[in-house]
Amino acid sequence: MGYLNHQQGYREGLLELRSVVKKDNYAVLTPDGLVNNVVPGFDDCDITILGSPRIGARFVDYLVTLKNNGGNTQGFGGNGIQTFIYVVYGNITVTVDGKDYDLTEGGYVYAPPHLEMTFVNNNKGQDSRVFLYKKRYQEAKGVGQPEVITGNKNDLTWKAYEGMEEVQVTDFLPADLAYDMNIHILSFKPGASHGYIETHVQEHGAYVLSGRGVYNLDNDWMPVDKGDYIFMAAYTPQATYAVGLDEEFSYIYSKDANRDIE
Ligand code: UGY
Ligand code: MN
Repeated sequence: MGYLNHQQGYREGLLELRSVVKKDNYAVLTPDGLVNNVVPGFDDCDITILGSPRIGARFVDYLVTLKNNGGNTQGFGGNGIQTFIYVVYGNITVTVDGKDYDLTEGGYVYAPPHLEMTFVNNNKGQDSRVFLYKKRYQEAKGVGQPEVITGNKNDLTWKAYEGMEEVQVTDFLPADLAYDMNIHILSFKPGASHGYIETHVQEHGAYVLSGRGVYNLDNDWMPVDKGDYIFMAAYTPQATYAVGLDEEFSYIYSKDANRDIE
């Protein structure tokens, strides 16, 4: 990551960017176009803001590389903002409400809106990378209070997505009205696809964990690859085919849930 001068970029082919941004509709952000942002509270980190209200999302997603003892020890979220952290690689320690959670690859913590989280790299001098999410919590009458949720994706239950065994899905948060959103991984065997082109009120921010696919976003067919980020706004038509020979095409994504529209 970082800036290149034009000649250097041209020589290395980097001015042929795959990224596409269609505000309030969809975006594909590829790793070669990402730049570092400075965000107070994040120290010794490379941080990139991905989906955000600036492209029409009601949440914010980040990709953060934690170096040395990097992290956020000031506090992320809380005061009405719920947060979720997922380890793409490395080892980190997350603290919520005085409790420490040591996470390895695939590990995650959800912090409810009344609690902030802190986190620090714990990877013996090597970088760790996390996918980070925050969203203002939408209150609702008659529902419980969300709680801290933690675990590892390898221990989650996978099920066939809409009856298709070749597409598996997992839910990170409980099916409980206390939660106004959920985080999932959707994983497609090579050649598998959605059963139809979804068009729904919910929005998504998705980070590709493995494999590659061709994604229909508002009827534009976009190649997407491991490390890409996809924003899908409310009502954006969406479906994908997984391509490749053996690697599953999988992405972690957020989806608002369990609430009326304000
Ligand atoms: O849950 C979903 O809406 C999901 N199947 N959407 C998607 O993969 N684009
Ligand atoms: Mn969807």
